[in-house]
Amino acid sequence: MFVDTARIYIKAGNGGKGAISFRREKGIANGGPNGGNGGKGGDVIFRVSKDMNNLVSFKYSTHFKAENGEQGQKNNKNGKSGQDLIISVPQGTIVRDFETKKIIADLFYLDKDYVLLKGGEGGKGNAFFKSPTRQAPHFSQTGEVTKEHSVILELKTLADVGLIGFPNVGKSTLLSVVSNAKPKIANYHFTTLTPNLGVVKYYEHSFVVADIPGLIEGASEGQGLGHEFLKHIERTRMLVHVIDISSTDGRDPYNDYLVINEELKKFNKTLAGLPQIIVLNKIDRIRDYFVVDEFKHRINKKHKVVCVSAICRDNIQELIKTIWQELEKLPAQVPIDVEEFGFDKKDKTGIEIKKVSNDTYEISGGFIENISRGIVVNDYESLSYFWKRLKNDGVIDMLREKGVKDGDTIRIGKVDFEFVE
Ligand SMILES: Nc1nc2c(ncn2[C@@H]2O[C@H](COP(=O)(O)OP(=O)(O)OP(=O)(O)O)[C@@H](O)[C@H]2O)c(=O)[nH]1
Ligand SMILES: [Mg+2]
Repeated sequence: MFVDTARIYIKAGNGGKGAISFRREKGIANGGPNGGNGGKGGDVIFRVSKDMNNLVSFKYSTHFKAENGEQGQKNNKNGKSGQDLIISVPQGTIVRDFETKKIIADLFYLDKDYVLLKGGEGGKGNAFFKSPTRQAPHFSQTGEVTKEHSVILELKTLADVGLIGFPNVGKSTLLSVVSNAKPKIANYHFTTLTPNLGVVKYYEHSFVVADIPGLIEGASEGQGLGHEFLKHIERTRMLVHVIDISSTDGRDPYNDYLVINEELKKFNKTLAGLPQIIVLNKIDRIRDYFVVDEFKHRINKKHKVVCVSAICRDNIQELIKTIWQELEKLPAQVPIDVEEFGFDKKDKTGIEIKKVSNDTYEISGGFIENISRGIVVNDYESLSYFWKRLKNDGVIDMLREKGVKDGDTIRIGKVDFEFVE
């Protein structure tokens, strides 16, 4: 089965909770706090695998979670970090945010780690909260809790050259003689049902050729296999347009040329505008070279034309050379520009104040969430630490400006506090 799109769910690990613990030693009645910090949650990382060529594995497993960080421990021991989760994908896979459909990553390079989601930070242990006035804090911070995100993976194959043409003209045969690929070849239409990639060697150089299912007139309206596979050659730098010059199937070669280009235009103007080399294949089947001359005359030097017989391997080296010389002139492929994605841009400064009723105000935002992690409502020290942070960072002043008076209610998440300074 060939799968080129998949929807999956990814989640980075939560941060571990900070520990609450106190030193206990012989002869020391009340040792100081020694609760260690929680460990960081694992990241979700995408990595390009050379050995994959489609997304079929994502048909069966769709949920991916990195490990959570462990809790902090006594004796100031920090919790272990959660393990990162590495997801292998074929080269050229793009990732879209399911909600916005925006491209958030182009997994283009081998040997590069693409960190899509960052693990949650661990919470601080109670040792962290010790201060001259707070000798024995009985609270710690919980770890950051991460969200699950849904993303769409789409394979946009990376190849330098795309082979296009009607069915049965010999595209796959050509790929099999120029490269290491072993595609299926047969004397009927639509032998090739999914894209094939092959690496072509030319002296010390190499380039990648993609063979896709044949196109027919009306492909843009879904005739034959339609346009579905053209996306796999969208990133190519040039096209090799294969035409059966011997008219095995009774069509006129020049008309084939026109029809395919028309279909390309309907699909994507950029693709239609790529440089094209015309390969007149099955030259072994023609007796009179007049058809070749006529074809060349009609396309009027718009493209380079190379005559070959894929099956007899005639003129194949010349073709490879022509393709390489053309490729050398073209700019290298580059990854798609992606929108910076907001998944792991943690807001640690946001403060929002909303009046919800006459005497009730709700405060929220990244800053508030961050400092309210793990406040123990019924622990006096924990609360006073929290209020102190609110005061030092100007939140209390902001509340005053909004008209908050003593005795009003301040709501943070699900908890209501009475405002008294
Ligand atoms: N005589 C001759 N036959 C060829 C040549 N190249 C390919 N063929 C034959 O043409 C038929 C189709 O070849 P394929 O390579 O499967 O054609 P294709 O363009 O990939 O076809 P689809 O995958 O159906 O689009 C097969 O029977 C090949 O043996 C050639 O140079 N000369
Ligand atoms: Mg084929």
